[in-house]
Amino acid sequence: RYELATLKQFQFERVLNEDPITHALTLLGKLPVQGTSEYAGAVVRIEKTALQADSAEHILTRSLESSQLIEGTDIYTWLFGWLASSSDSPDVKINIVHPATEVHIRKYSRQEVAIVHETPALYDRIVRPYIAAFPPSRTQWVENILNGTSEVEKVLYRDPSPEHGYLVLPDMKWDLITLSSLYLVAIAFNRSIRSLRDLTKSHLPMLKSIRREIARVVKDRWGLGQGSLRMFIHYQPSYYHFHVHIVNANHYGLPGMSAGQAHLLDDMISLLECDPDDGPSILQRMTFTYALGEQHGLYEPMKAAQQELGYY
Ligand code: M7G
Repeated sequence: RYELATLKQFQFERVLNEDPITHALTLLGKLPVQGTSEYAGAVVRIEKTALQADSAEHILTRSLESSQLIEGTDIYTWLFGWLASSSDSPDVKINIVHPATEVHIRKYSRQEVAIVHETPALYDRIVRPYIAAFPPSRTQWVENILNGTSEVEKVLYRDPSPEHGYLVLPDMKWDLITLSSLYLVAIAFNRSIRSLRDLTKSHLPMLKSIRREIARVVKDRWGLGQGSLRMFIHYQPSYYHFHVHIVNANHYGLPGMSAGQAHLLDDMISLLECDPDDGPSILQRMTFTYALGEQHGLYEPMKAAQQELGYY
């Protein structure tokens, strides 16, 4: 899949986004469709990889091939450097979505955001139908993971119960190497939980199991102790199939961790525990406030609704 020869055939169209903080560039273009003579739209995100601490000792003495002074004053000096190409440390990580849908192109495009308030009534009128309108192909990748046709060897934990079960595996955002940016995802088998809004007290055993088992897995595998993880749930997520983000607590400042979008798993458990035993859950009764990008499918209807409600 996507060998060098295929990548070399990339037909560049435009830059969708550039991010000097994460050293990433997101491109839109076309790539050949395997087994045909056709090309299809591709979103390609290219990100400079993190420098590895275990090679720190040799970085100046061995890896540095050349350098050029930028400027210097007193005891301060800054330079450009070129590292020797080496097979064990890749220079970039490339994420490809191909064929990319319009929703992908919009999601990866640079955009302004606006804060909106989603009351339960707006959820019913605007968000619920929006979620229901996504074709199942949108979460085909989730189905492939759940039924064991992709990423099988990467699964770290599996509880196969259809009701309360889930599996845990590395998120595609992670490079699988850099522990300080560890990023895993837990995906539920229960397909009826489309988002945070669908969680009720009945899901507490699953949520607590995720919290417990992940702590055990990262301890056994990587020696990470208590308090080393930030576990959160996105609202709005990009994919309406319930999943939990698990990130090294010291890897902060990611865009997907903004207030309003990332809801701590612990907080959600606590909220549900405070709920009475019957009736709609607190997550169905509360108003959520979050930022929506102007390219998001909910942006226009939600903004219009804010005016109606007197929020704007
Ligand atoms: P989200 O909150 O729905 O959307 O999270 P976001 O992408 O806006 O954060 C979905 C999570 O699943 C993200 O952290 C993605 O990086 C991750 N993810 C998405 N896909 C398509 C895959 C995949 O195919 N494999 C794996 N391992 N992770 C994925």
